[in-house]
Amino acid sequence: MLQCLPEHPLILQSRNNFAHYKEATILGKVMEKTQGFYTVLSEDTKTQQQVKLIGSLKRANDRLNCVPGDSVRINEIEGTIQEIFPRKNLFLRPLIANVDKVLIVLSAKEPDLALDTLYKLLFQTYYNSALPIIVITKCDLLTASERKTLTTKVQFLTQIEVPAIFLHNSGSSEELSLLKEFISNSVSTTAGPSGVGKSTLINRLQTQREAATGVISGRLKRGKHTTTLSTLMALDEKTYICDTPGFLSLNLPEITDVFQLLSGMPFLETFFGKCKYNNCTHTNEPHCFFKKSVEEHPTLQPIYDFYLTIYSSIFQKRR
Ligand SMILES: Nc1nc2c(ncn2[C@@H]2O[C@H](COP(=O)(O)OP(=O)(O)O)[C@@H](O)[C@H]2O)c(=O)[nH]1
Ligand SMILES: [Mg+2]
Ligand SMILES: [Zn+2]
Repeated sequence: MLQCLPEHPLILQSRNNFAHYKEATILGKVMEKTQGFYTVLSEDTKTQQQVKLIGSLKRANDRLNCVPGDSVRINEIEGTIQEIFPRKNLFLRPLIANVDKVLIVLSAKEPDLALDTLYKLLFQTYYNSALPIIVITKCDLLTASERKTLTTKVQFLTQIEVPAIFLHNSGSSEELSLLKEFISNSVSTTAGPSGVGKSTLINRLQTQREAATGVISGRLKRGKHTTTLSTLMALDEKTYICDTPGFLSLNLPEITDVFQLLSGMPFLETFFGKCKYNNCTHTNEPHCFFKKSVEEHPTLQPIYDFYLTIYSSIFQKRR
Protein backbone atom coordinates (compact mmCIF):
# COMPACT_ATOMS: atom_id res chain seq x y z
CA MET A 1 0.00 0.00 0.00
CA LEU A 2 2.95 2.29 0.50
CA GLN A 3 3.20 3.23 -3.15
CA CYS A 4 -0.35 4.68 -2.93
CA LEU A 5 0.65 7.35 -0.50
CA PRO A 6 2.07 9.92 -2.94
CA GLU A 7 -1.30 9.91 -4.67
CA HIS A 8 -2.87 11.36 -1.54
CA PRO A 9 -0.63 14.29 -0.74
CA LEU A 10 -3.50 16.17 0.84
CA ILE A 11 -4.02 13.58 3.54
CA LEU A 12 -0.33 13.53 4.33
CA GLN A 13 -0.31 17.27 4.38
CA SER A 14 -3.17 17.58 6.83
CA ARG A 15 -1.67 14.95 9.11
CA ASN A 16 1.51 16.95 9.29
CA ASN A 17 -0.46 20.07 10.04
CA PHE A 18 -2.28 18.35 12.84
CA ALA A 19 0.99 17.28 14.48
CA HIS A 20 2.22 20.83 14.21
CA TYR A 21 -1.02 22.12 15.68
CA LYS A 22 -0.73 19.84 18.71
CA GLU A 23 2.82 21.00 19.36
CA ALA A 24 1.82 24.62 19.19
CA THR A 25 -0.89 24.24 21.84
CA ILE A 26 -0.41 24.32 25.57
CA LEU A 27 -2.60 23.86 28.61
CA GLY A 28 -3.42 26.78 30.84
CA LYS A 29 -5.75 28.32 33.37
CA VAL A 30 -7.91 31.37 32.73
CA MET A 31 -6.99 34.01 35.30
CA GLU A 32 -9.04 36.96 34.12
CA LYS A 33 -11.39 38.15 31.42
CA THR A 34 -11.38 41.70 30.15
CA GLN A 35 -13.38 42.86 27.16
CA GLY A 36 -13.18 39.70 25.11
CA PHE A 37 -9.57 38.94 26.04
CA TYR A 38 -8.61 36.20 28.42
CA THR A 39 -5.43 36.20 30.47
CA VAL A 40 -4.23 32.61 30.52
CA LEU A 41 -1.48 31.27 32.75
CA SER A 42 0.52 28.52 31.07
CA GLU A 43 0.61 25.32 33.08
CA ASP A 44 4.16 24.64 31.92
CA THR A 45 6.04 27.91 31.80
CA LYS A 46 3.87 29.80 34.33
CA THR A 47 3.84 32.79 32.01
CA GLN A 48 0.70 34.73 31.25
CA GLN A 49 -0.65 35.72 27.89
CA GLN A 50 -3.67 37.48 26.44
CA VAL A 51 -5.69 35.32 24.10
CA LYS A 52 -9.10 35.23 22.42
CA LEU A 53 -11.63 32.48 21.93
CA ILE A 54 -11.64 30.76 18.54
CA GLY A 55 -14.80 31.44 16.60
CA SER A 56 -16.43 28.08 17.24
CA LEU A 57 -16.24 28.62 21.01
CA LYS A 58 -17.83 32.06 20.89
CA ARG A 59 -21.49 32.28 21.70
CA ALA A 60 -23.43 35.51 21.56
CA ASN A 61 -24.05 37.14 24.94
CA ASP A 62 -22.90 34.12 26.87
CA ARG A 63 -20.76 35.36 29.71
CA LEU A 64 -20.53 31.81 31.06
CA ASN A 65 -18.82 30.08 28.15
CA CYS A 66 -15.28 30.82 29.35
CA VAL A 67 -14.59 32.19 32.82
CA PRO A 68 -11.71 32.57 35.29
CA GLY A 69 -10.74 29.18 36.68
CA ASP A 70 -11.41 27.37 33.40
CA SER A 71 -8.80 24.91 32.19
CA VAL A 72 -8.11 25.55 28.54
CA ARG A 73 -5.91 24.57 25.62
CA ILE A 74 -4.44 27.55 23.85
CA ASN A 75 -2.59 28.01 20.60
CA GLU A 76 0.28 30.31 21.48
CA ILE A 77 1.08 31.22 17.90
CA GLU A 78 -2.49 32.20 17.02
CA GLY A 79 -3.20 33.61 20.46
CA THR A 80 -6.43 31.68 20.76
CA ILE A 81 -8.25 29.41 23.17
CA GLN A 82 -8.92 26.21 21.23
CA GLU A 83 -10.66 24.13 23.83
CA ILE A 84 -12.34 24.60 27.22
CA PHE A 85 -12.26 21.51 29.42
CA PRO A 86 -15.28 20.28 31.41
CA ARG A 87 -15.72 21.98 34.79
CA LYS A 88 -15.91 20.54 38.26
CA ASN A 89 -18.20 23.40 39.29
CA LEU A 90 -19.18 26.95 38.42
CA PHE A 91 -19.86 29.73 40.92
CA LEU A 92 -21.83 32.71 39.64
CA ARG A 93 -20.92 35.24 42.34
CA PRO A 94 -18.04 35.59 41.97
CA LEU A 95 -17.97 34.16 38.47
CA ILE A 96 -15.35 31.44 38.70
CA ALA A 97 -15.02 27.78 37.69
CA ASN A 98 -13.26 24.78 39.21
CA VAL A 99 -13.21 26.02 42.78
CA ASP A 100 -11.73 23.60 45.32
CA LYS A 101 -12.10 25.66 48.48
CA VAL A 102 -14.21 28.56 49.65
CA LEU A 103 -13.05 30.98 52.31
CA ILE A 104 -16.30 32.09 53.87
CA VAL A 105 -15.26 35.42 55.35
CA LEU A 106 -17.44 37.06 57.98
CA SER A 107 -16.52 39.67 60.53
CA ALA A 108 -17.07 39.22 64.25
CA LYS A 109 -18.13 42.86 64.38
CA GLU A 110 -18.66 45.79 61.98
CA PRO A 111 -20.69 44.26 60.42
CA ASP A 112 -21.94 41.70 62.97
CA LEU A 113 -21.76 38.06 62.04
CA ALA A 114 -25.06 36.99 60.44
CA LEU A 115 -25.80 33.29 60.81
CA ASP A 116 -28.22 33.32 57.86
CA THR A 117 -25.41 34.44 55.58
CA LEU A 118 -23.10 31.84 57.00
CA TYR A 119 -25.69 29.07 56.44
CA LYS A 120 -26.31 30.08 52.85
CA LEU A 121 -22.65 30.32 51.97
CA LEU A 122 -21.93 26.96 53.58
CA PHE A 123 -24.80 25.40 51.71
CA GLN A 124 -23.64 26.78 48.38
CA THR A 125 -20.09 25.64 48.98
CA TYR A 126 -21.12 22.06 49.65
CA TYR A 127 -23.74 22.09 46.93
CA ASN A 128 -20.96 22.96 44.44
CA SER A 129 -18.71 20.17 45.76
CA ALA A 130 -16.16 22.54 47.25
CA LEU A 131 -14.71 22.56 50.77
CA PRO A 132 -15.44 25.44 53.13
CA ILE A 133 -13.31 27.16 55.72
CA ILE A 134 -14.87 29.85 57.89
CA VAL A 135 -12.72 32.90 58.41
CA ILE A 136 -13.92 35.21 61.15
CA THR A 137 -12.18 38.58 60.93
CA LYS A 138 -11.94 41.60 63.23
CA CYS A 139 -11.81 39.51 66.42
CA ASP A 140 -9.56 42.24 67.81
CA LEU A 141 -12.67 44.44 68.08
CA LEU A 142 -14.45 42.07 70.51
CA THR A 143 -14.76 42.56 74.26
CA ALA A 144 -14.27 39.48 76.45
CA SER A 145 -18.01 38.89 76.77
CA GLU A 146 -18.62 39.41 73.05
CA ARG A 147 -15.92 36.85 72.41
CA LYS A 148 -17.83 34.31 74.52
CA THR A 149 -21.10 35.01 72.73
CA LEU A 150 -19.42 34.54 69.36
CA THR A 151 -17.82 31.25 70.41
CA THR A 152 -21.24 29.88 71.42
CA LYS A 153 -22.80 31.18 68.21
CA VAL A 154 -20.36 29.28 65.97
CA GLN A 155 -19.95 26.23 68.21
CA PHE A 156 -22.05 24.11 65.81
CA LEU A 157 -19.26 24.33 63.23
CA THR A 158 -17.27 21.75 65.18
CA GLN A 159 -20.28 19.37 65.05
CA ILE A 160 -20.47 19.58 61.28
CA GLU A 161 -16.68 19.46 61.02
CA VAL A 162 -16.13 22.75 59.24
CA PRO A 163 -12.78 24.33 60.07
CA ALA A 164 -12.93 27.88 61.38
CA ILE A 165 -10.17 30.39 61.94
CA PHE A 166 -10.34 33.60 63.95
CA LEU A 167 -8.30 36.56 62.74
CA HIS A 168 -7.07 39.50 64.80
CA ASN A 169 -5.84 42.74 63.24
CA SER A 170 -6.23 41.29 59.72
CA GLY A 171 -4.37 38.13 60.72
CA SER A 172 -1.19 37.43 62.66
CA SER A 173 1.54 35.52 60.88
CA GLU A 174 0.52 32.29 62.68
CA GLU A 175 -3.13 32.76 61.72
CA LEU A 176 -2.19 33.46 58.12
CA SER A 177 0.12 30.48 57.81
CA LEU A 178 -2.65 28.18 59.07
CA LEU A 179 -4.90 29.59 56.41
CA LYS A 180 -2.22 29.24 53.76
CA GLU A 181 -1.85 25.60 54.64
CA PHE A 182 -5.56 25.05 54.11
CA ILE A 183 -5.67 26.66 50.67
CA SER A 184 -2.31 25.40 49.46
CA ASN A 185 -2.30 23.52 46.11
CA SER A 186 -5.84 24.47 45.25
CA VAL A 187 -8.09 27.07 43.69
CA SER A 188 -9.93 29.09 46.31
CA THR A 189 -12.30 31.97 46.35
CA THR A 190 -13.37 34.31 49.10
CA ALA A 191 -17.08 34.78 49.73
CA GLY A 192 -18.87 37.06 52.13
CA PRO A 193 -20.48 40.44 52.61
CA SER A 194 -18.79 43.72 51.78
CA GLY A 195 -16.57 45.29 54.40
CA VAL A 196 -15.68 42.10 56.27
CA GLY A 197 -12.02 42.19 55.22
CA LYS A 198 -11.77 39.90 52.19
CA SER A 199 -9.44 42.13 50.17
CA THR A 200 -7.34 42.94 53.23
CA LEU A 201 -6.93 39.23 53.84
CA ILE A 202 -5.88 38.50 50.27
CA ASN A 203 -3.43 41.39 50.34
CA ARG A 204 -1.86 39.84 53.37
CA LEU A 205 -1.78 36.37 51.81
CA GLN A 206 -0.08 37.45 48.65
CA THR A 207 3.11 39.31 48.08
CA GLN A 208 3.19 40.28 44.45
CA ARG A 209 -0.17 41.81 43.64
CA GLU A 210 -2.52 44.14 45.44
CA ALA A 211 -6.26 43.53 45.65
CA ALA A 212 -8.22 46.74 45.96
CA THR A 213 -8.97 47.40 49.61
CA GLY A 214 -11.93 49.61 50.19
CA VAL A 215 -13.26 51.49 53.16
CA ILE A 216 -16.43 50.08 54.70
CA SER A 217 -19.37 52.08 53.36
CA GLY A 218 -22.87 52.44 54.74
CA ARG A 219 -24.46 51.70 51.40
CA LEU A 220 -22.77 49.47 48.90
CA LYS A 221 -21.79 51.28 45.75
CA ARG A 222 -21.40 48.70 43.07
CA GLY A 223 -21.42 49.14 39.32
CA LYS A 224 -23.11 46.44 37.32
CA HIS A 225 -19.85 45.04 35.97
CA THR A 226 -18.01 44.97 39.29
CA THR A 227 -20.41 42.39 40.73
CA THR A 228 -19.30 39.75 38.27
CA LEU A 229 -15.69 40.81 37.89
CA SER A 230 -13.37 38.19 39.23
CA THR A 231 -9.65 37.72 38.93
CA LEU A 232 -7.67 34.70 39.92
CA MET A 233 -4.33 35.46 41.57
CA ALA A 234 -1.42 33.10 42.03
CA LEU A 235 -0.14 32.90 45.60
CA ASP A 236 2.45 30.36 44.51
CA GLU A 237 2.84 27.97 41.58
CA LYS A 238 -0.02 25.72 42.69
CA THR A 239 -2.17 27.99 44.81
CA TYR A 240 -4.72 30.36 43.35
CA ILE A 241 -7.22 32.65 44.99
CA CYS A 242 -10.01 34.87 43.76
CA ASP A 243 -11.00 38.09 45.47
CA THR A 244 -14.60 39.10 45.07
CA PRO A 245 -16.54 42.29 45.60
CA GLY A 246 -19.10 41.86 48.38
CA PHE A 247 -22.56 40.76 47.49
CA LEU A 248 -25.94 41.62 48.87
CA SER A 249 -28.11 38.77 47.73
CA LEU A 250 -27.31 35.11 47.70
CA ASN A 251 -29.10 33.20 45.03
CA LEU A 252 -29.61 29.65 46.13
CA PRO A 253 -29.69 27.08 43.33
CA GLU A 254 -32.92 25.81 41.79
CA ILE A 255 -33.88 22.82 43.88
CA THR A 256 -37.08 20.86 43.39
CA ASP A 257 -37.10 18.20 46.08
CA VAL A 258 -35.86 17.71 49.60
CA PHE A 259 -33.42 14.99 48.56
CA GLN A 260 -31.48 17.50 46.48
CA LEU A 261 -31.00 19.56 49.63
CA LEU A 262 -28.77 16.82 50.97
CA SER A 263 -26.00 17.56 48.49
CA GLY A 264 -25.69 20.97 50.11
CA MET A 265 -25.81 19.55 53.64
CA PRO A 266 -23.88 16.28 53.59
CA PHE A 267 -23.48 16.43 57.38
CA LEU A 268 -27.25 15.82 57.73
CA GLU A 269 -27.08 12.44 56.09
CA THR A 270 -27.36 10.59 59.42
CA PHE A 271 -30.75 12.22 60.09
CA PHE A 272 -32.31 11.54 56.72
CA GLY A 273 -34.12 8.38 55.61
CA LYS A 274 -35.18 7.36 59.14
CA CYS A 275 -38.45 9.27 59.45
CA LYS A 276 -41.95 7.72 59.29
CA TYR A 277 -42.64 9.21 55.87
CA ASN A 278 -39.91 8.68 53.34
CA ASN A 279 -40.68 12.04 51.72
CA CYS A 280 -40.49 13.77 55.13
CA THR A 281 -39.48 17.43 54.83
CA HIS A 282 -38.50 17.49 58.55
CA THR A 283 -40.64 20.56 59.13
CA ASN A 284 -44.16 19.66 60.38
CA GLU A 285 -44.44 15.90 59.99
CA PRO A 286 -45.05 13.63 62.99
CA HIS A 287 -42.50 10.93 63.84
CA CYS A 288 -39.64 12.83 62.24
CA PHE A 289 -36.33 11.30 63.23
CA PHE A 290 -34.44 14.57 62.67
CA LYS A 291 -36.80 16.59 64.91
CA LYS A 292 -36.79 13.84 67.55
CA SER A 293 -32.97 13.84 67.57
CA VAL A 294 -32.95 17.61 68.11
CA GLU A 295 -35.36 17.25 71.06
CA GLU A 296 -33.10 14.63 72.62
CA HIS A 297 -29.86 16.49 71.92
CA PRO A 298 -30.36 20.26 72.22
CA THR A 299 -26.84 20.89 70.91
CA LEU A 300 -28.23 19.91 67.50
CA GLN A 301 -30.63 22.89 67.50
CA PRO A 302 -28.33 25.23 65.50
CA ILE A 303 -27.89 22.53 62.87
CA TYR A 304 -31.66 22.12 62.65
CA ASP A 305 -32.00 25.91 62.37
CA PHE A 306 -29.47 25.76 59.55
CA TYR A 307 -31.65 23.19 57.80
CA LEU A 308 -34.84 25.21 58.31
CA THR A 309 -33.22 28.43 57.05
CA ILE A 310 -32.12 26.80 53.83
CA TYR A 311 -35.36 24.86 53.47
CA SER A 312 -37.54 27.93 53.78
CA SER A 313 -35.26 30.07 51.58
CA ILE A 314 -35.65 27.52 48.83
CA PHE A 315 -39.22 26.29 49.15
CA GLN A 316 -41.25 28.90 51.04
CA LYS A 317 -40.60 31.72 48.56
CA ARG A 318 -42.25 29.74 45.75
CA ARG A 319 -45.57 29.36 47.52
N1 LIG B 1 -10.00 45.89 63.17
C1 LIG B 1 -9.92 45.16 62.08
N2 LIG B 1 -10.21 45.71 60.88
C2 LIG B 1 -10.13 44.95 59.76
C3 LIG B 1 -9.74 43.57 59.84
N3 LIG B 1 -9.77 43.07 58.58
C4 LIG B 1 -10.14 44.09 57.76
N4 LIG B 1 -10.35 45.23 58.47
C5 LIG B 1 -10.81 46.55 57.93
O1 LIG B 1 -12.12 46.43 57.38
C6 LIG B 1 -12.31 47.33 56.28
C7 LIG B 1 -12.87 46.59 55.05
O2 LIG B 1 -11.89 45.72 54.54
P1 LIG B 1 -11.89 45.16 53.04
O3 LIG B 1 -10.76 44.23 52.95
O4 LIG B 1 -11.97 46.23 52.04
O5 LIG B 1 -13.27 44.36 53.02
P2 LIG B 1 -13.98 43.59 51.80
O6 LIG B 1 -15.08 44.50 51.34
O7 LIG B 1 -14.56 42.34 52.39
O8 LIG B 1 -12.96 43.32 50.76
C8 LIG B 1 -10.94 47.96 56.03
O9 LIG B 1 -10.95 49.25 56.59
C9 LIG B 1 -9.96 47.04 56.76
O10 LIG B 1 -8.84 47.74 57.22
C10 LIG B 1 -9.43 43.01 61.13
O11 LIG B 1 -9.11 41.82 61.32
N5 LIG B 1 -9.54 43.84 62.20
MG1 LIG C 1 -12.98 43.83 48.68
ZN1 LIG D 1 -38.14 14.01 59.09
